[in-house]
Amino acid sequence: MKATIRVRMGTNDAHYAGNLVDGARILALFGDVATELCIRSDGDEGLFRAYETVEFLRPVVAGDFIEAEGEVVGWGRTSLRMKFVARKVIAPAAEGSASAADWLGEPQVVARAVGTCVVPSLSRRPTTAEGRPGPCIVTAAIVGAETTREQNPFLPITPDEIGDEARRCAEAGASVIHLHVRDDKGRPSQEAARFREAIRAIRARTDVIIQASTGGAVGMSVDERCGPLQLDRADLPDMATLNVGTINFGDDVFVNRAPDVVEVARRIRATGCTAEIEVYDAGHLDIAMDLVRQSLVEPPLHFQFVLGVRGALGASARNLDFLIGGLPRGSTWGVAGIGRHQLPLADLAIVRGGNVRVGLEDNIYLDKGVLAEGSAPLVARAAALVRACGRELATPTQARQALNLRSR
Ligand code: KMH
Ligand code: ZN
Repeated sequence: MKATIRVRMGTNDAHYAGNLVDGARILALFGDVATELCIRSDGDEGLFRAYETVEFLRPVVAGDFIEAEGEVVGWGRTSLRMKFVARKVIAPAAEGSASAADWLGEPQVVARAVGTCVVPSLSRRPTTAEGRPGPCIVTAAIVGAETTREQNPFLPITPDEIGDEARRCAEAGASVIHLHVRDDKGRPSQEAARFREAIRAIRARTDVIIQASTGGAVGMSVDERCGPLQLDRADLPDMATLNVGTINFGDDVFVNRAPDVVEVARRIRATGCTAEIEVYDAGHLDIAMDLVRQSLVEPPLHFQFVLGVRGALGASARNLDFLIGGLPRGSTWGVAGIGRHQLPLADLAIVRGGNVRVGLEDNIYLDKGVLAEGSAPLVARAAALVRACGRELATPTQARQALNLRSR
């Protein structure tokens, strides 16, 4: 959650020679932003308890327009941790200039701070529109279609390996398994029978939500990709992915032609599985809204923002914020950062109240140069980030509720 205010510094704000404005004035702006965040989050003003850091980075003078932005980055029982930044967007023009002031194309950061506000539990109103985020759903993408055993020897391939890995991920905090399967040679497969075996192996070990891929691997036909949707009701997954747009995918092209997307959406709807809409590029949100208009998917929608695929939208906070800003009301969303972006993007998503996907499908490393020994250690890292932010980890039951899944 973010809040921004923009204010002109007047001559009354300037206390020093050279029209200089004192730092306390900037802290007052941060205080106003913090107040807005407390009201929006907890329904009450709150009190500033402490600043952890304050940095003044550039002088501010009368005539400057200052934009102060705050963002909630942690939720305690009665506290909100916030990050602030103040930027100069307009500055008085130099003497002799034709105009009195200049618009600074690139805003200049003048101050940063991190601090904590407390909203006493008695005055907290939990029913505010933008309350604190609910439990975080961690999805483990444990197999994928591209990762190989040569790249990471901990990749599960057989049904038993997949079942064991799903259990380890559930124990580490995952509530959803994003599932691909492989043939006996370890090549990607979308065969119903292989999904049946893997799904039974997972359900024998844990009650996680199973989300089958209908994306499969690059080059597969739509019929082939929809293999998991052919299973009998008892073996059907709880969810299925719906890829809505064509993208460059590294050196390949992941083709999702409009009529094929409609066909996959129809087949998912016919099974009663809940669709997770995979968004790799900004226009994919618009395609999803078109599918709503055609009654092919039913709100509230659930989105996965897959960011950092080479050839599609990059893994940046700016791109994530743009996508969040375009979500239809009532949607749930998660982020899957590709490669080295996996954990940093998970952190951004957690702070913003979203859900996260980690695992060997998207990233094979735990740290730079250190292979992850399966997806469970990545789930454990994501779970630690969730806790550090003061959020709860969703259990499978909580995730089922949040994602409006039909009961099994
Ligand atoms: N393997 C990618 C080409 C999905 O699971 O729905 C597609 C993919 C998406 O993995
Ligand atoms: Zn996948």
